[in-house]
Amino acid sequence: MATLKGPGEAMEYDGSHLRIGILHARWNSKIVDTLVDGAKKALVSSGVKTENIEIQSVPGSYELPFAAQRMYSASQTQSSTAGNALVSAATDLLASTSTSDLTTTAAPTASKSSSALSQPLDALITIGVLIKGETMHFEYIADAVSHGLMRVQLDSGVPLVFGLLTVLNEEQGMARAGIGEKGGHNHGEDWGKAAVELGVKRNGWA
Ligand code: DLZ
Repeated sequence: MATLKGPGEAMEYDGSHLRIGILHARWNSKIVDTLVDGAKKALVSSGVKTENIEIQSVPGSYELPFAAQRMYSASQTQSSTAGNALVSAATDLLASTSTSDLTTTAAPTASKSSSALSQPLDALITIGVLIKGETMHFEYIADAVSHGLMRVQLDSGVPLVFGLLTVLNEEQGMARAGIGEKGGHNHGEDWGKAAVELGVKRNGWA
């Protein structure tokens, strides 16, 4: 039965050509790790290859915006380095091959040859769990992280999936990771699907 809450029915998107990052905080790791697993599971079921899922962690949620910005920027640098290596391999090959040989010569490969995609991240899922304590700490971090992540995605042009749970207690967090006493839905799965949809749409709109 369709529920009122949740992202609703969506098309299935093919993630087989995408490179997706998962960046997570290590605070509240039992909940966070389950959410990360849910996100990974959804990425793989949408066709994203495991070698194209890059996972990084930071101590707490407050670190997510800065690390997301650096992670995306590093992926751009890696992809341009891989592109340069390919151009340089092609140039070397052309220099050492007579024109008549070209049709029978294997295509050049960059030195980092694997099936992993050498392209910037198409989308990045940021995951953290903030649990309210006795002070105002929670409010400040939740506000700063939300605004920081929005700023990073609009400034960089890479879609960030907002996997920050801001919960009043541990039970609420467990329920949203699907490990509560009454079960619950693992929101990480929704975030994985959102990353694939946004990665595909981002490329379509580029
Ligand atoms: C300090 C702190 C506290 C009290 N609670 C959480 C939390 O519930 N979830 C979370 O992800 N991080 C928490 N942190 C750590 C901060 O996010 C941050 O890592 C530190 O303030 C260092 O910058």
